[in-house]
Amino acid sequence: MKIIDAKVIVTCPGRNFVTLKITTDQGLYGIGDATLNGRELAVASYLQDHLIPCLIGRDASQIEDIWQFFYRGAYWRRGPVGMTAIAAIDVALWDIKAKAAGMPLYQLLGGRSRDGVMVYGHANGRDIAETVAEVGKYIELGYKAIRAQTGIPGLASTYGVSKDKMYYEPADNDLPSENLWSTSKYLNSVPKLFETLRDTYGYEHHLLHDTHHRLTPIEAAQLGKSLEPYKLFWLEDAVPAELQEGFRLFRHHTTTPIAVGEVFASIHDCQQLISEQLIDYIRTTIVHAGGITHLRRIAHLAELYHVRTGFHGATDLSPVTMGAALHFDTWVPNFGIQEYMRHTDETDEVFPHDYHFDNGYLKVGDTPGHGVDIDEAKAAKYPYKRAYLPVNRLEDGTMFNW
Ligand code: KDG
Ligand code: MG
Repeated sequence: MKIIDAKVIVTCPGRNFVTLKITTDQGLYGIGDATLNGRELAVASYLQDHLIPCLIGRDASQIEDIWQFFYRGAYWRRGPVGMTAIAAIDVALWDIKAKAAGMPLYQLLGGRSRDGVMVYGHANGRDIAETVAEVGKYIELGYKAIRAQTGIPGLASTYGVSKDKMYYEPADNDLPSENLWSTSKYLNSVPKLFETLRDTYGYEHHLLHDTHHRLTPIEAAQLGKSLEPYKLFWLEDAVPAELQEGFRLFRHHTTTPIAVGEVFASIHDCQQLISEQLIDYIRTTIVHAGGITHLRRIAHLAELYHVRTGFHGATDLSPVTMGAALHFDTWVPNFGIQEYMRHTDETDEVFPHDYHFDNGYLKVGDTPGHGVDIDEAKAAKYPYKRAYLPVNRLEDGTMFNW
């Protein structure tokens, strides 16, 4: 089964998405997501100018060989742009293989391990009262797990506290906007939020929180300790993880479960975190870390060390990634949770899909492949629009530097 065409489609139905469509000489095609928030065109060019010329004519069934060819053949390994491009090819090829087999993708991975995939959504508010009310809305929708973020008193805006309620889009300007950060103000406000949430709703639902890489290990240890009475499902990205051993200090001071990894591009970014049991959940995701082929290796390594998966699933990961992730989640033995922020109606129209939300769980359909397509005519109606993620400064103007 030869690859005869590979096309990059850039569309902006509410936000930018980069999609790869690979077509074979047997008429089957597969779809992969190549979206890297704020750097979309770099991946589009990497695919278009450097990978697609080497892809045409190859046997679409040789997923592993093609992965190794692009990973090792580049000479320049890892990095989010390259690994996102490889992921797009990999997911499109798995889609083709599953379509050729006439099976939903989870069957090829090893079959169903669970009935549904537990997801969490984001509750955001300008202050604690608003966030508590937003958590209540997610509970009413049937969610079993909810991430809670709140504005910080004294700071005009805070990354991760989105104005949209069901979507999550931090890329908010055609040049990077600037947020202010104060660690002391943040550390004072977060425990109060979770104390109020537990007083209001009790302990039945899982609560999560994301620090967006803002603390040093000892500050993260303080936060983790102060949140222990509220029994979080996880505390995410408390510390940036370029220095993997930095997590030792954090880990050894708190029993709050730790999640990290949405910005990682490969197994080498998390092998120490996993093998030293410094984390509980690995968030590295299909689109940014080399696709299903590479994520399978990460998940298997994690399983050896009692680490569960918790894939990134904000709105900037396209429905194609969500579909592929849900098949992976339906199979993977050491599944933990899946993040799920919804897409706009325009996005859902451009990417028809067969997964659906049911009482706190996402469920995949049985369409052969990963169950997500792209409507190219609709995609063409939404041209690319430049958008950047914001940057952070301290209150004295210092560029935030962890
Ligand atoms: O593109 C960046 C977002 O996806 C990121 O800010 C989302 O931190 C995030 C999360 O946990 O969903
Ligand atoms: Mg996050």
